[in-house]
Formats: sequence, structure tokens, C-alpha cells
Amino acid sequence: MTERIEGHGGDLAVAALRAYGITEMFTLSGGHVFPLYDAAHRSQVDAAGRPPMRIVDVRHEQSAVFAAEAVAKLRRRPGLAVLTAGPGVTNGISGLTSAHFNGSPVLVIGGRAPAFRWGSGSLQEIDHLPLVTPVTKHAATVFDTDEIPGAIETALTAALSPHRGPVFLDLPLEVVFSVGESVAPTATKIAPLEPDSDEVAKAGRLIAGAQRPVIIAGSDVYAGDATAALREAAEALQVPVFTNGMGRGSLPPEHPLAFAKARRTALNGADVIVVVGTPLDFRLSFGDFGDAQLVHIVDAPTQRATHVQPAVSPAGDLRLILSALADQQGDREDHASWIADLRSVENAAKKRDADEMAAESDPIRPARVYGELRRALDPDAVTIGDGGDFVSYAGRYLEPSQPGTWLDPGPYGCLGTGMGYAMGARVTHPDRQVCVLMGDGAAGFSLMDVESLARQKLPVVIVVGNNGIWGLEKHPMNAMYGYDVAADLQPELRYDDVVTALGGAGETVAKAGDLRPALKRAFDSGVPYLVNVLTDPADAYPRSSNLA
Ligand SMILES: Cc1ncc(C[n+]2csc(CCOP(=O)(O)OP(=O)(O)O)c2C)c(N)n1
Ligand SMILES: [Mg+2]
Repeated sequence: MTERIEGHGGDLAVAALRAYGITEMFTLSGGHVFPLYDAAHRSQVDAAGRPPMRIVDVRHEQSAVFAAEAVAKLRRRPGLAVLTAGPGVTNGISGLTSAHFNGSPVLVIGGRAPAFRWGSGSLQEIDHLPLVTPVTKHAATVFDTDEIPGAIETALTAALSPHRGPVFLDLPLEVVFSVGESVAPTATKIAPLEPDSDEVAKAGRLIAGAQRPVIIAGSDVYAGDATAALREAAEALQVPVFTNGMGRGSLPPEHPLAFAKARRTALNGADVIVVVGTPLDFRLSFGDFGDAQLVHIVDAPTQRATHVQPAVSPAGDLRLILSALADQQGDREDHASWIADLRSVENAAKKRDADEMAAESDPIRPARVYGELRRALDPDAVTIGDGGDFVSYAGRYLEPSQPGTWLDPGPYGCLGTGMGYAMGARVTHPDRQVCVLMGDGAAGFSLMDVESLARQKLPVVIVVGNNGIWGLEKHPMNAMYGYDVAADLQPELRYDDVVTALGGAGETVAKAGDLRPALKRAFDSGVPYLVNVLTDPADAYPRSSNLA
């Protein structure tokens, strides 16, 4: 805490935010937050070489928070959304909640009606804190201009401490418009959380003694920068690895221990299941794996499951835990035949998938869309899923080959992340392909933000699986009731024309053979480009239930 800063509340805030490496604010205009814009607008490369604070604006606050979350997820540093008082903040709450479920270090700074006449009925006056407290790690109102940098430091320390998560501050009108002075924080480093060495040793013994162990690695492995340690542990102990969320791509698909398709066989046959960096939620049968022993490795004690009792649940820095497992000495059982068995199941499933991805069908089936996309996508392309069945197929047919390249909404399952995540990904990686896979239903939540992308020269490719229905709801409702309501959308709607009208471009594809040239035009276009693929409404992703 050395550098003195003077200016209005916006100046003090932006100086503190830049100390944390934040280089962009996602926002939608509102007078309550003008000083933050003024400070960002005047910001220059500073003495430490930090770039100016870029302003990126959106058409709905949900996109601002989702964009901030994409930055947080991809960069593993705080992402920032600035929302105006009242409706600006309430429109951001689904984004904050998603960040809460995903453990993403997002800071939302809200405007706030003036404190000096609180209760008199100012425009957009509401106390945000009771609304955001349940979905944030820290939420506070700053009542003194001089205290803004310190409040940002407190909030970001909470956001970045394990288990990471979103935080919220609001600044009453007179506090952000007044002049003050302070010292800029220097982004205190968060010390890694030391795990209990006995618990780590016990986990190591269980894995080493297992006949048929399996590792399932999730998003916190990427968030905790532990993908290399995961690989070392898997190689040292010779354990097959499955991944979900941002854990995908932790091992390249060609790695001998990387598996994706043989999951059911693996979970049914395993005697020790090691779940790392992801909760034991509906995606993992709530941690109920029959007779298998469960090891749940989490990045903080708060992440331990309360609904099941694992054999052991080491908590702490995932790099430290996984490195300790990699260094484990002593004998271990030979897993070669277990790995070979899984590999043959995996290869057979891969072969089936490859046939489906190449199949000629009319109407187009989602598998073929992904077959074509796999040819078009670079290894470091960022792919984003926003939708129902169409995105489930993406999870099955796309194999990210690098960590930090796959963004899904996470366990909260909120539709509408698409354009916000795309914006965050484009700002983070200006030179990579960014591709959004969208259901036609999902498109309705955020497609207007193509205007923001086009106007601010942020090209992305959007591939819509247009089946004319809310597929993931229509099929289950039919199965349950024998009829469905509220599940139809306009068939063959020209979402590509919507994007063209908003300043981008696009085309509709009805024949499988036309997919390849369309995708090429999309990635070459340099503008937001929507490929509107008319897919088969009869096609339902095979699943037992999405409700249990
Ligand atoms: C904000 C929000 N509203 C509703 C849902 C429930 N929901 C989950 S999947 C789905 C259908 C998605 O339809 P579409 O995007 O067209 O994809 P499809 O299943 O047809 O491929 C719905 C409505 C949700 N998850 N999030
Ligand atoms: Mg649909």
C-alpha cells in the first residue's frame, strides 16, 4: 500500500481494480456509475506498464456479468461487471448465481441510490445486499469515498481465496461522485491452502491399493492451475482420467490415460473413484457409486460434500495435493489390464461416434454438425455451449484438446450465457477462434448482444442447432404426459437474418453437405456470424432425466 491516489470515487475504484490486473469492465450505461466510466475513459498505460481500463458495453446486464465470468474462468483472475443501481443489478443476478456455483472470481460493482436521502424514494432505490448476499462470498456498501480502494481489496481477497467465488460492492451516488484520496492496494497474494498431509497420504494409499481406480477431474483443476499436477499424478499412479466442465482438455485426447466415452463402464467397474475439483452433484450421481470407495479432493473445506461420506476428502491447494499424489512412493497395484479394458470400450464408442459424425441425414442430425466443427476448429479454439440437447451433443462429440478452451454454464445450468461468454472469450483471446454452440431456444436470451459484438468489432461464430423446439423440455414432457405445452418455437426461424440485421452476417444450412463451406465462411468472415443449422426436431438426446 504505497501509491497515493486522488480523484472522484471512480478514479479511486479504477486505480484499485487495475492493481489486481483487471483490464476491462463490462457494463450497460447508467448515470449512477458515470464516474467509473470517466476514470476508465481517461486511463492510460500506467507507470507499472498496466494497460488502460477498457470499457465493453452490452445490451442486457446478464451479458455483462457472463462476460466478466468468462474472463475470470479463462484468465483465472477477477472479472469485472459494472451495473447501474436497481434494475441493472437485479438483471445481473443470474450471472452472479452462475459464478457462485462455478466458483468464479467475479466482482460486480453496482451503482446505488444516494445514501443521504435513503428511504425518500429516489430513482432505482433498492437495497441490493439482501438480494445478492446468498450468492456472493462478500457483499457490502461503501459509504466513504476514501474507503473505496480498501473495500475493493477486501472484496477481491475474498473472491480469490479458496474456494473462489463472486463478490459485490455498491457505491451510493454521492460516494462515487465525491472526491477523495487513498492509497492503491497492491493485490495481496493469496497463500495456497495447505492440505492435511495424513489425508493426502490416505488418499494416495487408497489409489495405490486399488485394482480399478478412476479419476474424474472438474473445473477447479483448471481454476487452481493444477492441470499439469493432475497429469503427473495420473501418470505416476497409472489411473484413467475422465473430465468435466473446465477440466476438459486437461489431458490431450490422445493421452493413454485420457478417457471420455467409457465413463459408465468405468464408474460401474471401479473400486476406487477419485473426484477432483468438482462437486458430487447431479452430474456425478450425487456421489453414489455403489460399493466403490470414494476419494473427494476439494480446494477448500467448504467444498466437502455433506450428503455423502467419502472414504477421505483432502482439502487444499489442488496443485499441492495432486503433486503429493504424483510423488507417492511405494508399491501400487498394476492397472494395465483395467486400462486396456476401458480403452477397448472407449475405442468402440469412438468408432460409433465417428460414424454418426460422418452420417449423411436429412434433416441434419447434431452429430454431423459436430463432425464438421471438429474439422473447422483450431486446437486452441474456445467453444461455448448455451442450450439444451444441442449442447449435450457438443459435450459428447467435441473433445477439447487443451485445458481452458471449453465454457459451459456449469451446474446452475442457466440458459443465456452465450453472447456474454463469447464476449469475454473474445476479449481474452483476440487471436483465437471463439465459437458458440447454441440451441434456438437459448438464442432468445442473448442474441441481441450480437449488436454489442458487431459494434465493438468482436467477431465470433455462432452455430445454432435450430430444431424449432425447447428440445430438452419437449421430449421429456412428452415422455411424462403423452403431450407437451410451452415447448414449441417458430420452426426454421431465420436467426441468421437477426444477426445480419444487428451488424453481423450469417446463413441458413439445411443440407449436411453445405455445413463445411458455411463454417469456413463463418470463421473467415471477421464479423459475428451465425450459421443457422436446421436440425431434426425428432432427435432427442438420450438421457434418463434432467430433473432428478
Ligand atoms: C434461464 C433458463 N430457463 C429455462 C431453463 C430450462 N431449460 C433447460 S434446457 C431448455 C431447452 C433449451 O432449448 P434449446 O436451447 O432450443 O436447445 P435444444 O434442447 O432444443 O437443443 C430449457 C428451457 C434453463 N435451464 N435456464
Ligand atoms: Mg431447440
